[in-house]
Amino acid sequence: MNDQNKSAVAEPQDRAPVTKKDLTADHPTWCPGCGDFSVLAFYYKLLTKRQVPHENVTTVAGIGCSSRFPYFVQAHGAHFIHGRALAFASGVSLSRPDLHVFVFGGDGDAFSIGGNHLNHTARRNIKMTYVIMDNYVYGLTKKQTSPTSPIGFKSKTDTWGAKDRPINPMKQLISSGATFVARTTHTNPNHLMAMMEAAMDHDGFSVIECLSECVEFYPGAFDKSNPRKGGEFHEVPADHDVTDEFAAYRLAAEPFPGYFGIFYKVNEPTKNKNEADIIKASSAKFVGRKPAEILQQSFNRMK
Ligand SMILES: Cc1ncc(C[n+]2csc(CCOP(=O)(O)OP(=O)(O)O)c2C)c(N)n1
Ligand code: SF4
Ligand SMILES: [Mg+2]
Repeated sequence: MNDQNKSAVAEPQDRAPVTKKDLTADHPTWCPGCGDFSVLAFYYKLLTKRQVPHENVTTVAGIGCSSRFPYFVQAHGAHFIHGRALAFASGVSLSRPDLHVFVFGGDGDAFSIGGNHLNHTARRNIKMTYVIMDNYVYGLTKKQTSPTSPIGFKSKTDTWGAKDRPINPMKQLISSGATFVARTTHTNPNHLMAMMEAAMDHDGFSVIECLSECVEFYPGAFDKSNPRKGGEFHEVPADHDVTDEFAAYRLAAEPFPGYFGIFYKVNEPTKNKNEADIIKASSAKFVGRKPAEILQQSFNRMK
């Protein structure tokens, strides 16, 4: 290679390690004490621990307080349409197999407006890690009932107290077809980090429900899961079989605070692999042809 063709990007062995300073962007605009700070801190930690090349860091989110995440990461990312983060992330994941895409968002973004996208991305097993920062409320829009708000929760949309039964996030995630489903909380940093690492290592759609307190509109929501506030934190029992779907549902059925850890994890073919195989097989039929010619031939067939 002559000097002119040399890449401007240093070879991996010549690089200084990626640091938290490199990854830190704007000062987060969350309220002081918001649980989302903890998730961001451990995302930085994960990326530096694993030394993800800076240009490969890809952070996608929808709309919400939690979805402001990509603004606070100095790397590639998108703050996308409310509820559509997974659709955008799917395109990135399928077209760039060299990246590991991370998606962050809230309970409203994931289970309300984005519910359909969640189901279809999960059943397709598209490789990415989705962290749902569940605060049981719409924070950004200042306190409306969310799909995870408990019955009786008083909000701007249910001033008399919520009447609709909340969803069970873990049951929904298991039944969606996700191949890695875990639960954690922002108040247990080591556990949060362990879940994010395990999710990143999973070859498929990995999703984590992370309890993340909204100190402004639902303070104290998760105290019962926090030993420092007199609550109880129970890890998934050591003898739990993560490949047993029904055992995962039984864990998910436990009343709050329930269990924390990996509920379900199985290996299934990813859409990334399936699509790559189709493209490879199709390309073999068109060796030596220009892409425009192949496209024209496809259009001709549609006439
Ligand atoms: C199509 C559309 N509908 C509604 C809104 C208004 N909106 C913005 S964020 C949000 C809910 C956010 O709640 P959640 O996902 O739980 O995030 P949080 O702020 O709690 O982190 C809503 C309803 C919007 N931006 N776009
Ligand atoms: S409103 Fe709630 S969720 Fe939003 S930044 Fe403040 S504490 Fe966090
Ligand atoms: Mg929320």
